[in-house]
Amino acid sequence: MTLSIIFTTLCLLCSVAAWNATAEVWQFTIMDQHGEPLDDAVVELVSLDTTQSHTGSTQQATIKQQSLNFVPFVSAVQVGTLIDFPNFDRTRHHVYSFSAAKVFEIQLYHDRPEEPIEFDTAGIVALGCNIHDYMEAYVYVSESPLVAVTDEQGQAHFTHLPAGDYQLTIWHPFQQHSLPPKQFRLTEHNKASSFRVDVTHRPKQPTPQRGFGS
Ligand SMILES: [Cu+2]
Repeated sequence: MTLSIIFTTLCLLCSVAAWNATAEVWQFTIMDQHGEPLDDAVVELVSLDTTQSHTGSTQQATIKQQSLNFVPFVSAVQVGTLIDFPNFDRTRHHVYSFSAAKVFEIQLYHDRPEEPIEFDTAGIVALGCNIHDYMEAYVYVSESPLVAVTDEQGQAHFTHLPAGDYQLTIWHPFQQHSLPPKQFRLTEHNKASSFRVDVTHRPKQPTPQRGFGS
């Protein structure tokens, strides 16, 4: 009986230790030129360690049209991701992109388009709507599966990353200068890193014209 209790306790301790070993969180904080946290910044990591493999499964994402805006404003997806564009508004939208990484349009529609759009080329895709000129959103299509968008605290998190050398790229739709990728070493000692991006401040979701399209 006592032995079984000891064994159970040991097993519990072992599983807690194993969980701690895999629950590594690496935090990147992006600040603007005034020291304020910057949301909607993309953080992309590319492992420079060739032994790390990329995920092979097809990813899916959603960009809603809601209250006459795109939600979210910035998405970061891996190449090959299928993005659905459901329309939650009563008015119709006509989503398009002329960006080199993905030229497409979904003609005027309600509810849900027939099929998602595959984002098959790495690059930055700017989205617009033919009906509502102010509507805009961005899709950062990444070669790497290690890509995230900062939240309102300016933070992006990555879990289960092995320590090692990475190429780090940071991008923001309102950045004043493009930021060259830099080599970055993830170690046990730099789990929280902070970077500055100078941006031009403007509203990312202008108020829709009252009464239009409702
Ligand atoms: Cu629209």
